[in-house]
Amino acid sequence: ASKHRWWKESVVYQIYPASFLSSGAGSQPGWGDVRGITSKLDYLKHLGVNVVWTSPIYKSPQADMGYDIADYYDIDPKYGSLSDVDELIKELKKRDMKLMMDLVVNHTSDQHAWFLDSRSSKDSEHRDWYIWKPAKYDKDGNRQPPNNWLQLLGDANSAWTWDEKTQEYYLSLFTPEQPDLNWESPKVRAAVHDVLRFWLDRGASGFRMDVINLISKVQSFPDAEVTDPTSKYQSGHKYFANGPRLHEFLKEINKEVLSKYDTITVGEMPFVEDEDEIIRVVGENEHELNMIFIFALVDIDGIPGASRLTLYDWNAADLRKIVAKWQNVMRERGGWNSLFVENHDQPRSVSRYADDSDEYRELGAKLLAIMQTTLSGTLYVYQGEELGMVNVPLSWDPAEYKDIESINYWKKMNERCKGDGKKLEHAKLTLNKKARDNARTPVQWNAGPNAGFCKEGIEPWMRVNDDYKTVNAEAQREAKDADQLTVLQFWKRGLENRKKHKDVFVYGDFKSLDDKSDKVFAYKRSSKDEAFVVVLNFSGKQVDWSIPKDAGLEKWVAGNYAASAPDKAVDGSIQLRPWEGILGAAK
Ligand code: ISL
Repeated sequence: ASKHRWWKESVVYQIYPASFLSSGAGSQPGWGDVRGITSKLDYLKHLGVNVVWTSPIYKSPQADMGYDIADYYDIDPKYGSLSDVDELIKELKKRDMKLMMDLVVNHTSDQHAWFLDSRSSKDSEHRDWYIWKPAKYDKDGNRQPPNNWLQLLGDANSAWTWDEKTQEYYLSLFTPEQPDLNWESPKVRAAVHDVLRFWLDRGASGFRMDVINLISKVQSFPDAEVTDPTSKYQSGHKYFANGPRLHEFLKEINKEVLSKYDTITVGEMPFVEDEDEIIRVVGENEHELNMIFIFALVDIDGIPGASRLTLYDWNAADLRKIVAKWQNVMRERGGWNSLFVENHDQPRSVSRYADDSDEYRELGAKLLAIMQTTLSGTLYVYQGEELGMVNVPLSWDPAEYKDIESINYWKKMNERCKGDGKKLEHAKLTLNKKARDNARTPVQWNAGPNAGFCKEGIEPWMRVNDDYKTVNAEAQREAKDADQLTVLQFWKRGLENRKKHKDVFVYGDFKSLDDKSDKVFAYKRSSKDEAFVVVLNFSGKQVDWSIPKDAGLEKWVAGNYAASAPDKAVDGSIQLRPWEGILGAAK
């Protein structure tokens, strides 16, 4: 069985600082800040959170909302100051909570002093801290980038950016404002280690490591195979995701820094499905990272192999297969899962995996809460998920979207769909369903002006979702009727239950109870002392489901339709209502 560790039992709450709460202390009106976070620690503690992960708050020109860092050792004035962070850490400690920082070291901002020096001349001290290559020329003598790699954030452009001054290209996988660091240089790696030490010494307890599997690139920088014949540039992830020296670099970080502290680490790893590669990072004896974010579940509604901004028709069987697979793999191979259905790069989970209509929104949010609180792994809750916040309305003009990926995509589609209204409508729908903006609207604290996110008369940096009068934290503090918990109360209860039965839910065995249904996801969790059965109807249809005889079910204890125990038989066939989720005690 998996060894007990505090970071396995933790509930991590992700804060997207710009949209969390604006106390007014930051330099930009209508923008969230660090003091806003500190002021909500009691709310988070009460919910059952142990670790707070903040998306980047470092000094940044915000070309990609802080995932473009200009100074790893300072806080952006929009968010406040270093002493505000010290205060946050102090207040967290008081409550026995911890801080997880976002570490973005695949690339920096183009405004970082390292890059400014790097681009100043070919023989500058920091020239080789980034990836510079000479141009290529086609048969007509036109300048071309060193290879055909495509930029990642919604654009149709090259991943290489031309620099006039020194007449070379630099690699910028995400946007031109985010040049990739050259991890081949030992000086770069040592500088990154210093950043980690600085924050751990200041009181942070760990890191979420942004696209950490992209740090080692195949050094011959070959052209990518053509997978999209309509595009000049192609996805090059084969040559930069889990590259040749990744494990060496991760082991080095562990040896130089992490092994000397008691930390929690989670690596973000897009583009990778290979079990062996994943276990090499999170395996108990690998000494790399505690866990990673696997993308399978959030890639469920995109066309396989295509960009994230596509729509794919999936069903509950796909969801079940993905979740069950990773529950089993980690257990069998001694790795550790992270559980997440939302973050700042994804649409809202209720809108995506359930149904965000008035009729089903709360049921869907609670269904997902049952799943998340009863699976094995470290649990991540994204701000607003505990309230059942949903995607922005389709009626919003795409001009409301603030994310660079959305802006680039919308521009590209407008060019491509000229005169084809139907195609453009589809692009708009795709954007509405998938845009990262969906998760970035201000947190809805109450029904007052700006949903309580910032003061009246100040315009929030991003428009508040239209539904804030009904969907907000204050309205969910108390239940409207005794037998109906609010989404917030339901999450709180789910987290309490998870903690109380952690040997089952965090560490226990997982067994799928249905391998056929395309609507129902059912499983049994068990430890040596206790067991539970979870049955989730991931469809808007009424479903008859027969309880397997060997499930050992004894009684139903909770569900999302009422606060009282579900009134259903414990053997034979039961009827599940749309989006119904139930939990039973078993032997
Ligand atoms: O949203 C995506 C592009 O379609 C994702 O693939 C995303 O780029 C990927 O998950 C990496 O995300 C992380 O690094 C990016 C940043 O924009 C994201 O916000 C961050 O979570 C670059 O730093």
